[in-house]
Amino acid sequence: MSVEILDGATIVNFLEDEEAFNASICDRFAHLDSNNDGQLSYEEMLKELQGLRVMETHFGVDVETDPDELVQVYDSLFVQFDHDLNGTVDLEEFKAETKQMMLAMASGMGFLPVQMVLEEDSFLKKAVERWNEGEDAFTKQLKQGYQEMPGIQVVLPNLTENG
Ligand SMILES: [Ca+2]
Ligand SMILES: [Ca+2]
Repeated sequence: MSVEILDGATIVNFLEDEEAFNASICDRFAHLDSNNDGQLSYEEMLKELQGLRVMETHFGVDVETDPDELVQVYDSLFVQFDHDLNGTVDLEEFKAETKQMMLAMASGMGFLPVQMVLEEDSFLKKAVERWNEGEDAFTKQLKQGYQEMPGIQVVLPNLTENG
């Protein structure tokens, strides 16, 4: 994990680059599809859903770790992905819903940069890496400025559930 600075535009730029976005969706899908049948079952999606829940807590939704409630949260997230409700998530469903969620997140963030702890293989990490790649002197300065902003929000994932 690493701490990165990102804002809504970082995410939108990443989504608009179809090729990069599709490639990372395919990577992620293959990674999650542990039995390689081209479909993500609920069990295979769990890891991803847990990650999404971490994102939710970033936006002030305080989710207590009541196991029953958690199951409901994961169930409803899974159904959001499973557009045709056939009990599994295929690549198209995964791509469409991931895009939706990232767009929603980007608009939630707006132009205010946030500092986030990102997992190495997460989409956000990839979005940030892309941003860093295309970095010019101006962007570097901008990021430097972000880092020095006193009001910057440091977002930490909820780590307690891993213990
Ligand atoms: Ca599978
Ligand atoms: Ca489906």
